[in-house]
Amino acid sequence: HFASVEMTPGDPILGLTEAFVADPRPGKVNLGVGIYYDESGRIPVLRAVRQVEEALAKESLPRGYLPIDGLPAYTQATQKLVFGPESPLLAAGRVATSQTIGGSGALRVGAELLKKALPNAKVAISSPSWENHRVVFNAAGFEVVDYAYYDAATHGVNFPGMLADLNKLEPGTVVLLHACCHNPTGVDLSAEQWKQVVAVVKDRKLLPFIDMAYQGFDKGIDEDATAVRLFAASGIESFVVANSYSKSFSLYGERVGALSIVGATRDEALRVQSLVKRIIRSIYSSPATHGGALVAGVLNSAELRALWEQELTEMRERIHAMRAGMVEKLATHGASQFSFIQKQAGMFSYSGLNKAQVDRLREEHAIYAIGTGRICVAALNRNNLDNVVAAVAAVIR
Ligand code: PLP
Ligand code: TYF
Repeated sequence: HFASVEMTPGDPILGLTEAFVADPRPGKVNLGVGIYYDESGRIPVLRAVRQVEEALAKESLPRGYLPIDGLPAYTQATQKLVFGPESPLLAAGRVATSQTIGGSGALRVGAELLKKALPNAKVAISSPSWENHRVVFNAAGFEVVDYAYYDAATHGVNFPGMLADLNKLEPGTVVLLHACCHNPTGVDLSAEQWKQVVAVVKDRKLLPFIDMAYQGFDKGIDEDATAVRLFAASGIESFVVANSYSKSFSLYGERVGALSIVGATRDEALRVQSLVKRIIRSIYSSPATHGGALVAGVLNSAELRALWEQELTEMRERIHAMRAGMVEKLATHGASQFSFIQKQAGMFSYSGLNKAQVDRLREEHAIYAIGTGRICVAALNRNNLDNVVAAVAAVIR
């Protein structure tokens, strides 16, 4: 039955981790996959999460099915986090939110919804973008096009190019936007630039699909949601937000995310939600209980929420410290051209290293990075920073 199935290429990022795990060299460093590691090189279990987990273990709650669109305590808390507690859209009942299987599940369910609502639309993603964006929207049957984004010459955003490309899109085109901590470049728009993007999107009647996988990893919960808040205030009738708690709660494998659709009216949001539920039913029926209960438990307790914000701040500040340390130490090796790393946001940096240099890092120094030069700054710590910097200095010579 499967004789005709050919070998399909795997995910290059996750494949790199397999190679890393198999590497016997001591002192190896994985700067490939986007995971936050703490100062001791471990994926943290947040204290706020552990407290909920301990309480849940004591109660030993039965594990019935969740509603198709998830735990109400989770989706309601998510709405407040994403749109802001005082959001007029929430008060008007215009936001339909579903708990999903990670941010990836939110993207895919959202893509399926859009395919039903806008069957002939194209989807525009940044050049470059997280490669799964293309994979997910292609799988839902969309043609995916690029808009200009990264400017290698300045290590910043090609903002005139981006606006020009958005201005060329046909009305009804879905525009995938990274809310913050752009993956893979680490290069974000300023609030002023977001205002201009919102104006073009509105003028061209495009449909924004905001992917927020790193809320709280750059400046803070509300600051990092600037794009969502600006679209919400713009008077635009509808937009979509996919958010993920994988990073902000360090719950990668629990697959916690959510899809929020803003409709023109409360009635439209209700109708959209009925379709979203139908789509979820047809793919995985309902989401998972444990991760949802952990996030809801933290967000709905004033005390644990404050503790979580403190832990999120610690993660964010550690990343900033690693960026600063890397730039400073590279400069002492005579490599002062890397100061841009400190201006980038979130876990990732487009380091400017080329494929040959990345290959040498791996082969000669057991340091794993993506072939595009993307490194995960959140995998650096005080124990591996000197080695990484020395290796980078060696391969650029
Ligand atoms: N969107 C972006 C930009 C990401 O980097 C990730 C990372 O994993 C996701 C979505 C998916 O999130 P999740 O791991 O929750 O599926
Ligand atoms: O870009 C990254 O490294 C993260 C993790 O198929 C990831 O977003 C990478 C690939 C993938 C799923 C998650």
